[in-house]
Amino acid sequence: MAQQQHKSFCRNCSALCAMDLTVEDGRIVAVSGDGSVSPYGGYMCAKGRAAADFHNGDEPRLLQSLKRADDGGHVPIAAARALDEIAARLADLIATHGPRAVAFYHGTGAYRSTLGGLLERALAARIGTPNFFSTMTIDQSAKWVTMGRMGVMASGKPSTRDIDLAVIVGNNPLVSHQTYPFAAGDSGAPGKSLAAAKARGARIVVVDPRRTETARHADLLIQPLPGHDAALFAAVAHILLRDATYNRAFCARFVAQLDELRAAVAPFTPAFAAERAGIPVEQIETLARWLGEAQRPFVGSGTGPSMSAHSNLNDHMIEAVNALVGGYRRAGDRVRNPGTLRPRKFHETVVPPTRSWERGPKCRSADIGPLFGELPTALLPREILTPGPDRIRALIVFGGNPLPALGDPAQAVPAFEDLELLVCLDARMNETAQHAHYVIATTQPFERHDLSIAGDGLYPEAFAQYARPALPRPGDTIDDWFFFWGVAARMGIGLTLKYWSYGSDYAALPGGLDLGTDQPPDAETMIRHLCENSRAPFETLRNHPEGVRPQFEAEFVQPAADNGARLQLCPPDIAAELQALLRETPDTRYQYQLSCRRILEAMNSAYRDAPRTLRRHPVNWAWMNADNMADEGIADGATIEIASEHGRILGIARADPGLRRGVVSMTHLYGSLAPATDPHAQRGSHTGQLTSLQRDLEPINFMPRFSGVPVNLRLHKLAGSPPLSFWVQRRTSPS
Ligand SMILES: Nc1nc2c(c(=O)[nH]1)N[C@H]1C(S)=C(S)[C@@H](COP(=O)(O)OP(=O)(O)OC[C@H]3O[C@@H](n4cnc5c(=O)[nH]c(N)nc54)[C@H](O)[C@@H]3O)O[C@H]1N2
Ligand SMILES: Nc1nc2c(c(=O)[nH]1)N[C@H]1C(S)=C(S)[C@@H](COP(=O)(O)OP(=O)(O)OC[C@H]3O[C@@H](n4cnc5c(=O)[nH]c(N)nc54)[C@H](O)[C@@H]3O)O[C@H]1N2
Ligand code: SF4
Ligand SMILES: [Mo]
Repeated sequence: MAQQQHKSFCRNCSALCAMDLTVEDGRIVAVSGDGSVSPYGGYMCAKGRAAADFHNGDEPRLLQSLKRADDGGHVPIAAARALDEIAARLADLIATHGPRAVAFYHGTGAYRSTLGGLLERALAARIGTPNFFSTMTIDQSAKWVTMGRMGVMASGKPSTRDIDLAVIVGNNPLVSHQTYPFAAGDSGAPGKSLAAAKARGARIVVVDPRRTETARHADLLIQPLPGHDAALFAAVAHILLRDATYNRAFCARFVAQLDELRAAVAPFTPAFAAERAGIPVEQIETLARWLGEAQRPFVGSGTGPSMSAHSNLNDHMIEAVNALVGGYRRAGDRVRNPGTLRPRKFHETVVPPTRSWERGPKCRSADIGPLFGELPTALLPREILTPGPDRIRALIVFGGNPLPALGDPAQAVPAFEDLELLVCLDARMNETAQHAHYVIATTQPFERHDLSIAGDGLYPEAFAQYARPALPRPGDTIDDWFFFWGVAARMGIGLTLKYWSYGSDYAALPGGLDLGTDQPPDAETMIRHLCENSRAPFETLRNHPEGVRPQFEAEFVQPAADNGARLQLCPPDIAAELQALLRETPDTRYQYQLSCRRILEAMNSAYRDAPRTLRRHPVNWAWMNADNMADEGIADGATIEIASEHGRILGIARADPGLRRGVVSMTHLYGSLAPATDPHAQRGSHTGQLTSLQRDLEPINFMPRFSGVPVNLRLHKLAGSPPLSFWVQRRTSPS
């Protein structure tokens, strides 16, 4: 059969790498990065290929929706029938218990399902439920909390192309491709962008317990114990203020509470922070000196500090240091990507803090309101179980796997089991779907229409791409958006499609495209609507499937009149948290800290079954420092028992020459929700067994502690525990 060439883009992560697909006989026979127009060149990672393989059926995939039977097993159901039943159930629950009976969970797989994500918001807005949860509050919502407490520089962060110092804290973009606006680097081809910055003379500092792939580019690598970024960056602030090397011009105009900050960080001497974090004091002095010397610095972080102890304070202190050195675009600076689909203007002004969580609608189980329109995901189990009116009774999980992602299955699983209706939209029968009343088999990216909204503000230069399906919808799958439209239509609700982005209230956005309830809307008509304000007209995008770099005059950050707002560097709650941190004493009961990390081949729980992932990570290895292993008598490949205050898992130890002492580094969403018995039989170890949904939750966002978890470990005498060669060979030998 003839081969067809398609231009498309990957939707696994926010790099949205442009791709060339060759399709033959309904299979993707070749896939490569398409550098013809993409600002990342022809870059593509292992998960780009895995996405194509997944379409081809190389991993187990749902092509048919499922309904839970009385015995707990699942039986096939036609998608149309499932939508009928779900709509009737939702209508009934809302009529009996009110709109708060319904909740949404937006997972990692939903962020780049453009039409699905917008119609999910549209349905939540029309139902009128405040119960919108997402991965954000079990990820880096410490950044949202910081914005809410400090305020935001509306000029934005500088591009990696314009900086002379990047301080990258607990973020490994070479693996995760997660960068701007949180941290320096390009999401696609992240190594290339850091190498280019260095070639221009920029310095790079990495702060991470592991010598990460990103640290290959570092001029200075600081390897603290997890959970001490707040103390470390308080000490950096201490030095900048002590030596008056902070950016005085920027601070005079744009920040407040410098005196309060000076007083609060006075006890955080470099020696104190070095002792806490277990690092040489000279490294803190060097970092502060480089920050003081830099003309265009950028300090940013990833999940490391946001998942560790004191996560909100960690992120606040990291951002406070960035503010002290003026790590923002300034008036007159070039805006390299002012947006394509949704052009934006940038002003040199402060957006004041909102502290949105102090207002309603509040959670039922805690006195806390929304953060960027969302409630804390860690409270979801309690919002389901706490008796009384407005209990959550139905949950729609879109592109997520919240049961393992939440951790603490002893809390989370009974709550999900208590739901009257649990629906999962997914192509995989994941751990959460196992508990669902309905699993809706939805299409995969190369089978649907998407627009690069998720990349619009993230690309290093203005760029947009529209992808049409390269393959037909297989089996009885439906598009994600069709689920939301179809359920709404059956409930008699006509949805309105709007171009929504973070920070706006969907219901309050003016205009939009009314979709009606009679005829399913046409996907391309919806995409055309979303291009209404685009610099690249819809027709141009359709005619250029390789993507478009719109032509426009260079844009610059505009000066603005003083609105009186200032970045609040040290409000009273931050001062109090710093005080409390000073008084903390180390927990001497535990010898090690569990630290979070990611692997290149898998995307959280997706692609765990891809052949390349199975070869390299048949389990999620428990990476350790080799000296620690020798001390404990643990050989490479040995089974170890890892215990926290909360739970216990078994892991397979591996030596990581780049990991500091005292840390066990493991990736997440492996293993079983059941108690740990054997990592081989349970496809790895569920680190969520070591974390808690009751203890150690952060204030405000209720972020659980996923990193810097105190643990003890010892050799496990599992009968017949095999050597490392067994684990590696098992998966590589053909079976
Ligand atoms: N290949 C791949 N890419 C992904 C994902 C994936 O699973 N696989 N997941 C996606 C998702 S959901 C997200 S949120 C992003 C995350 O993107 P990143 O934040 O870049 O995630 P990681 O690669 O885990 O990097 C976190 C780093 O923090 C370090 N660390 C741990 N604790 C601490 C600490 O207390 N302090 C400091 N300073 N460092 C610490 C770890 O050693 C690790 O190197 O990646 C996304 N991209
Ligand atoms: N212990 C510990 N826990 C953690 C973390 C940690 O580091 N340590 N990390 C946290 C973080 S940062 C995150 S983001 C969460 C991840 O939490 P989740 O996002 O809930 O988990 P994922 O495994 O990413 O689930 C994504 C699902 O989306 C599906 N999917 C992919 N593409 C599509 C699509 O186009 N449409 C639909 N409908 N589905 C699709 C995939 O098959 C997969 O089942 O976990 C958090 N939990
Ligand atoms: S970096 Fe990898 S996973 Fe992310 S969009 Fe590009 S190819 Fe896909
Ligand atoms: Mo995440």
